[in-house]
Amino acid sequence: MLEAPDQYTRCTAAAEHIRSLHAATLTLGIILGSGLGDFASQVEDATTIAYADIPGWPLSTVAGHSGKLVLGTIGGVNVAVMQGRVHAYEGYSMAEVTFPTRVLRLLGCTGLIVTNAAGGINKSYGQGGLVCISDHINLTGTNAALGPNDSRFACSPASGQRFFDMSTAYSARLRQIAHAEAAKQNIPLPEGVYLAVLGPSYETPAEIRAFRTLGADLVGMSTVHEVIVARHMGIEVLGLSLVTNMAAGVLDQAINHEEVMETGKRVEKQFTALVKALVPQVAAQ
Ligand code: CYT
Repeated sequence: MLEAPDQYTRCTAAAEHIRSLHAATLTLGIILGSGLGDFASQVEDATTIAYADIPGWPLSTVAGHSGKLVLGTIGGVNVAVMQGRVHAYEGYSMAEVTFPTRVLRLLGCTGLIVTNAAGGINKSYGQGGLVCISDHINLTGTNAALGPNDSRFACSPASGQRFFDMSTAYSARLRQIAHAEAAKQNIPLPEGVYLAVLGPSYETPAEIRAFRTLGADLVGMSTVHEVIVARHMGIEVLGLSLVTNMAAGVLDQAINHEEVMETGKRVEKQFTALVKALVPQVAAQ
């Protein structure tokens, strides 16, 4: 029996297909969270590829995740913008959830801006606020780098290790750039620890109280897996959360996906202005 191709081989096939449609070597990947997909319209000279047309690329089943890869430039930087992502709660394996991030690396990306819609645990946050992720707590019960180690994905000889450091997962350099730009644009940008759960149920009030005690400021169902494999490969990461709702029990109201999407739409302008200005600064290394 023929053995199934390994992750590296499958990611290489996807990268080759993408390169056949858009030849530029990329510098920066941007993953857009729920409600933030319109940012992709900022890409100039865009080549848009539906995820469904990329061999091996997993397809999102969630409303609000449109499923397109937009390649082109922002501020002269060669970027790949992911409009939509898949989540483990959809039933996808870690290999599938991390597939796009691995492919971004094979296309040349050495930087990643990862964004998400999150619940606010920190009571000083407000709905619609942006937060710069300083660190994360992975309570999804699994790890993105699960499985055989493959050092072929690495940016540098120092990365691609079986056991790899996560103490500087969210780049201090990029966080500083984000804070300076936010201040310039008069956008409040506090820092926070993002705690990831598996989902798809939103959290209970008791869970949120527990997570606050653990040191979490934000809760969501994405991001940590992408960041873990990005760090495995030596990619520098900036993480931004949009507080689409206050987490369960913080306010006396239920949480629903429509609210999450609406908040994204409301803050889109601010988010777009900030990230657009950050791209050339993040890429300048
Ligand atoms: N909100 C969100 N939990 C929340 O309360 N967007 C993800 C997870």
